[in-house]
Amino acid sequence: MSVYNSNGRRQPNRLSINKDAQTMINVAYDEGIETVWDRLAAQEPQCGYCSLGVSCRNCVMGPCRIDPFGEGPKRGVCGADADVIVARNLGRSLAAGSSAHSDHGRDILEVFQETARGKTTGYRITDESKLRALAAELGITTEGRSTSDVAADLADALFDDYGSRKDRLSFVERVPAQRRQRWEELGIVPRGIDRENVEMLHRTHMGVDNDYVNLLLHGLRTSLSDGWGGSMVATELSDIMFGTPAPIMSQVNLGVLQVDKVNIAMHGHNPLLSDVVVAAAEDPELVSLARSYGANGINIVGLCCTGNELMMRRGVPIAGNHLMQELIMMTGALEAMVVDYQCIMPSVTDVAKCYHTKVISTADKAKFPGATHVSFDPHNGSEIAKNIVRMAVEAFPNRNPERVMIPVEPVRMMAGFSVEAILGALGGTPQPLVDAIASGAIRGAVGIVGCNNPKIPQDYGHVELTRQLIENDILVLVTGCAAVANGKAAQMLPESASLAGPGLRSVCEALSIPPVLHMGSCVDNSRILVLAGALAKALGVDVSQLPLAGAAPEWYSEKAAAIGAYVVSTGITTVLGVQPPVFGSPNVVKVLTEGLQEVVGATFAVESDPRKAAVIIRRHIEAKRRDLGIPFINPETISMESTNSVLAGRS
Ligand code: SF4
Ligand code: MSK
Repeated sequence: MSVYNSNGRRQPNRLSINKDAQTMINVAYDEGIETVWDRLAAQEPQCGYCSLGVSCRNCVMGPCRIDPFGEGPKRGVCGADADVIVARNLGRSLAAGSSAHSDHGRDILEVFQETARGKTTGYRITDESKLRALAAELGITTEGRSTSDVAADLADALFDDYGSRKDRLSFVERVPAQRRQRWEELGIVPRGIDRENVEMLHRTHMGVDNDYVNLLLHGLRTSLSDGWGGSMVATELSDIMFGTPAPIMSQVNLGVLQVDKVNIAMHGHNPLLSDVVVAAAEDPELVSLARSYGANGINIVGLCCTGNELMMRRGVPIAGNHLMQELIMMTGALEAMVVDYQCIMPSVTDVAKCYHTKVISTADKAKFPGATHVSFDPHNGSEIAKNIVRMAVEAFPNRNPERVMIPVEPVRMMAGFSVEAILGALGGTPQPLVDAIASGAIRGAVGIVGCNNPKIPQDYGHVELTRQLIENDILVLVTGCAAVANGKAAQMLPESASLAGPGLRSVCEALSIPPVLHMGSCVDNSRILVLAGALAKALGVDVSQLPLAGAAPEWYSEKAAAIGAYVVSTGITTVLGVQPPVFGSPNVVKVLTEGLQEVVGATFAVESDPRKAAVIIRRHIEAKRRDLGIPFINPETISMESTNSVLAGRS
């Protein structure tokens, strides 16, 4: 079926599986507003050299490109071949992605330190027992000491993880012994968060690391400095400051906007700002200001990962994931989009010009021409948050009621599955989960993570892969934009257990949990690592021996590339739904899809069809079960044809 209809328009139902997005895409057509899908079409055909990863502009002897197939050049001006160029490009992407999440972690750490010193407004230590447990884990004395003293020492210890003075990050001690030993043998134990990223930039400068295998190994180390470093710092400290998530009900899709209220969308990644804005929206003075303008209150909704942070801890509803950031403004009901950083398209200020929506940027490191910039300073967090909410309220009278259209009713979803919450539901230990996996009631677990990408119909990859896995008794753990997709598809309710195979359904029903567990934002993939480590330790095996897998069906970002790399480096095979730009080097592809098996016990696979990806994952999980000596389905019997027959071939 063509992507285009008879009017020459791209058909909305080929661009997204969701009614809210489809309706708004039609509004965009009718009003002549450009969206991400239009810009993708304008870019096509995209550059073949860049798509294969064989173009290089690392110096001004270039830019250079390698012709991987024809009679064109096989080396850049400096002599770099396709292997080196592809590995260098991948390495730089991994460093950019790791840096993004790790710098987010550093921002939280800085505010945490200032909070410990009593110098912020709007922040406090919410989970004191987690603070003390983490401090003790890092060897800090907690007995008889004040909260602020313990927090100050914890901040110092974690700042050391960003530098070059250590030979391993603090959280490496959480890694099962077999895995740590493997990393030591390979020389990829992450030492310092900034160090590994800077070293990658150094190695990929012209004339430094010209061995593609050596480059790829440092790519793994760089990504590990994110997963077991910067991202884990972000998760742990966010929990301490804003609360460790526990199961909570909320709502999702554009239907969470309220026609009679001032609507404010918090977009980006960091909970530092969004959490205090949520508090400010309850300020009686601001609520009464909103009423004076004829609004019936102030409604905060989330977008992307800052939305996930708010939903996980406060149950704040989420309006959508990555590809909804332009479309939400076309409801005509959004007074303000407040952004921090990451995954915020520069185009949002252009779309906002067509409506009364104010885009308010807040991070000095992420400015947007066309936005109103309010420099966020945690020393005056509460005051700045109130100022931001006031700006949104004052935009309400500019709303044109005739343009308001909220296209759907919201869908309920359950969130809040921190590792602590999961273990709590299991009675405090992973043993019941281990037992359910061993008995075969649950075949294994898969982390489905990552973004939306306009190259794939929005949410199709996430929702279909999830459907296939839970039907086959595989527990699905989700974060980031994937979680929002599953929420919209009503896969994240306790009653969604009915969508699962009989074994998973019985476990979910017994615990009153969904078969798809929302574990948080993108940085919270660190929670999945911790859970995998706990399972491996409970069984006394390496992570790579567990019936686990990862998937990023609709990934787009360098952060997602880093996540994939640290998940694989931790021993969990991962299937990507969008092809990474590495296929110009068959040698690099061979390392990533085969060679890594020998060194880290896991590999990447690429499969854009989620039904085929499900088959790959099920075969992988059953092979792991067989190797562990627990009941398994012969992997050879698992095929597309057997996909919907959950009991077929079970031994
Ligand atoms: Fe060309 Fe080498 Fe410079 Fe890259 S580093 S642009 S391949 S000369
Ligand atoms: S927000 S990195 S689009 S998941 Fe974390 Fe979503 Fe991907 Fe950004």
